[in-house]
Amino acid sequence: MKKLKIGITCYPTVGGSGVIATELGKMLADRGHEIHFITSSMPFRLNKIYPTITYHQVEVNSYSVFQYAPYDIALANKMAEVIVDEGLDVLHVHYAIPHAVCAILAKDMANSDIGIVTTLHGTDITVLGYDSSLSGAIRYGIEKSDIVTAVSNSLASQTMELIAPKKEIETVYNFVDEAEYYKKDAGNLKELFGIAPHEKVIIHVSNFRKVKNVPDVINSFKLIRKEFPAKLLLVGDGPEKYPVMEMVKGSSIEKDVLFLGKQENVSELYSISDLMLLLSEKESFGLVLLEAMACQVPGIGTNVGGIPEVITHGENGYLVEIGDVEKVAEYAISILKDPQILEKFRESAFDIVNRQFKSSEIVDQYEAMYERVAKK
Ligand code: GMT
Repeated sequence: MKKLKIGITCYPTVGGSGVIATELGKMLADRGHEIHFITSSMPFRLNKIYPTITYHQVEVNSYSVFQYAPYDIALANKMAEVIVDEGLDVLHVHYAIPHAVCAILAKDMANSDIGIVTTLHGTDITVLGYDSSLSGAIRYGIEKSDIVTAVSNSLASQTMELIAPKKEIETVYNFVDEAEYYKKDAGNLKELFGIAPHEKVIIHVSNFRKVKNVPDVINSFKLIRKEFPAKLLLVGDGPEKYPVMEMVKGSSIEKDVLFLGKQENVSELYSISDLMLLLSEKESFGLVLLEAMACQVPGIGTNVGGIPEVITHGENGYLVEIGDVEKVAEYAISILKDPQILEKFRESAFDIVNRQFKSSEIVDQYEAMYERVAKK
């Protein structure tokens, strides 16, 4: 395949979409493509030097005449510069708003026939899609992109229902870097956290937004904890963290809930975990479930959005309706109390990551798309 010059724009510090964009860029660089990240800060997973990856910082200045700093215009301006100066073939943007719209403006400013690939991750559709002040711009960004992908079939159909663009949306699932996400020997990590060898470990990882329903995780854990000794690891930070801390304070499970904040080496935490809970109200994919499954940790998730495309009910985890904490506890207890059942779920979780979400196959799909739209 021809080696391409690919520009990538994402929110560099935002959860799963930033992770996917950065991991994809690294894997494309490993395949010999030249990658140009055009972002407002260094993507946080770009943690070493890659000879064929360049980072172009978007600088946004404030002027007293503007009430808001013009980030979108500065981004389009930087994209246009990079398209021309680096001779980009393709621009792959993550999020329709504002990134696809900026890419379209940049293409016009640069007078280029560069190909634009837009990936929808969720919030841009499931939240912003309801906002009539933005839906026209989202539709425009989708229709003017050469290829649009969504991270699950559910998100693709939701986009069709909500935005009704005259454009096909292709599903390309998320993936994990298998060289980072695997069950590791975590040494004495359990002991360091004060977790006894016989205690079960349940993990939840999120940005603690309301949509993640963290109180349901707490209430489910309360019921599970009545059955056997267990610890709950809460990883991440966000607006709901303190209300959740308040909820736990003084309760029967106070000593068993560990608030770990944002963590870099999450794979080590998965490696000491037995079960993941992701009980969101909305979730277009649920990348953390896949990360956990790659480390042989099955998940219980809500039957919403893309979660049922990641969890196969009764095989590598369980699906529950939103808010049904009794069912979460019932399923969790059934998996965790029997080592043979847990082992079976662990194996199936690992197996599906390799069958359905293999990084090399997903990167192949993106590469084939770039080839279809690359500047001729
Ligand atoms: O979940 C979030 O709040 C962060 C958001 C993001 O932009 O990273 O996540 C979205 O994209 C991820 C990567 O594709 C998906 O795994 C998440 O399910 C999706 N979040 C929602 O749909 C709420």
